[in-house]
Amino acid sequence: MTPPPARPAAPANPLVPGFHPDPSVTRVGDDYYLACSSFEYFPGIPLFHSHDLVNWRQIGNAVTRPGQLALEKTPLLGGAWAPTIRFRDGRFWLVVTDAMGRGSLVFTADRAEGPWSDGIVMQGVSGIDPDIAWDADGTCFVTYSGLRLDGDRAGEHLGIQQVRMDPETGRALEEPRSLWSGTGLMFPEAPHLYEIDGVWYLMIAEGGTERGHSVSIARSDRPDGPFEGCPANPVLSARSTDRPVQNTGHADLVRTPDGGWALVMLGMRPRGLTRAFSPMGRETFGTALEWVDGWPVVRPVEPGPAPQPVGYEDDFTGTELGPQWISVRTPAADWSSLTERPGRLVVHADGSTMDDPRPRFVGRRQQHQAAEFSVRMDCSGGTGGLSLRIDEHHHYDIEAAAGVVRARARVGGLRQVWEQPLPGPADEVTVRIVVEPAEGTGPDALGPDLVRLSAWTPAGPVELAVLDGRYVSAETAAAFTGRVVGVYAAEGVVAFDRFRYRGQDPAAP
Ligand code: 6LW
Repeated sequence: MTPPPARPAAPANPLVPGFHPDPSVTRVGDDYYLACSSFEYFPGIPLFHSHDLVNWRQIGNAVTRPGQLALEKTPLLGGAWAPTIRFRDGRFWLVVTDAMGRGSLVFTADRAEGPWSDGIVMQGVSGIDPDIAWDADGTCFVTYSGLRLDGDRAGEHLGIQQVRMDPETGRALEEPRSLWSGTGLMFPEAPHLYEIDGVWYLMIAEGGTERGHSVSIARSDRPDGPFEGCPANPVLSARSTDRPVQNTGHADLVRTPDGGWALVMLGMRPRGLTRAFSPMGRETFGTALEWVDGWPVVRPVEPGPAPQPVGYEDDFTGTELGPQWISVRTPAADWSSLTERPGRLVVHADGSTMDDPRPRFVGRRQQHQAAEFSVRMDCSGGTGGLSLRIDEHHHYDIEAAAGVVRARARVGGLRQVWEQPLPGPADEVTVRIVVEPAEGTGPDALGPDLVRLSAWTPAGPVELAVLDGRYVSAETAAAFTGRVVGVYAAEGVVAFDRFRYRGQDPAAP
């Protein structure tokens, strides 16, 4: 594999490719910091830094210790939902919901890189998507999407709500009050509250996070309302358009380095003949806006995808995995090691497979529409390989053990296995997953892409399966996440080295 050329400087959109939904951004001097949802993955709540709002580098994760979120037992769709990151009085604040876990939480840190605090639970807040803002007197407002969490009517949406709060203790200082909740589309959520030149703006998402997703805004002369909706609401939506970036919504507002304004928000890049499937789930995009008569006029979100191949290699020579490596519900450090065999990631299996909620799997996000993942491994002491997963019910795996190589597909209740003899020694097997964007108008182009599962040893290659990518896409799985591809061990001990990724976005369909 030839080394990939460097990433082009600009324009880039997605700003942060791969599953990175519900972005929140804050500016501190010339620095920008961005946080995203991470659901059941650990470490959680990835944090990025930028100087220009265009080029982003991951600097860490807010959740790096198991007790910060209740991930061990989190059900599907649970975990870290929709952070808001802000900076005040020399401290970073991050509020987030640990859905079906600890509830809505307040974290603080002196540096965005961390370490972040253990998190305190907000009391008196029944809902999701918390925002945190302060008025000039220092009163703290937590604004959120009200949701009944228990009782007979659990799950009922209550609209946008707000409480004054003591953020040091998480104690609400009043009963929740209802605020303006959009134009009547479903699921008013993702509120953010801003004071701009003496006017308070309440920006929300409505329409649901699928194709109807929209951004609407209202204003008031007070942080607690009453708010007046913008006559042009929703100010951003890709619904019923053929724009390549769909589902745009859940936005946060920020000043650009040149004194203008931008929104960061989530969006999807659905593909396939009917444009129905998004392998990478919800990604982070940006767009510019202007103010006209005190209301934002938002430009449609244009894709600016990576026209050149982008790539990286991990030779596992460090003592800790980089911040991009994520595992499912349990920390990889509990069952893997970079020091046992220096230059290898050694994964200890416990009999769980990729069908289990806590697999011995650690991976990274697929970030481009064409992608190639490969890893070399010594599986003479166990069974392991590479898996492309949306969740434990939707994954494609390529694995080997002494004498055998297998591909596995799981799609809901359906399972299939392809098996062949391994044509060489088990201590030098390379497994590979290649994602090829679908082309043309034949039946293969109904899905977004084809997923090729193959292996090779010094004795030669074996191709096991070529599978339709629509079954491992966010829409099919009804997932809040997107594809994550990584190494796993199902039995014994498997040592990995030379993990390689190469990705590229073809021209928009
Ligand atoms: C997020 C909420 C949403 O909290 O999905 O449908 C949730 N919209 O804004 C998880 O991303």
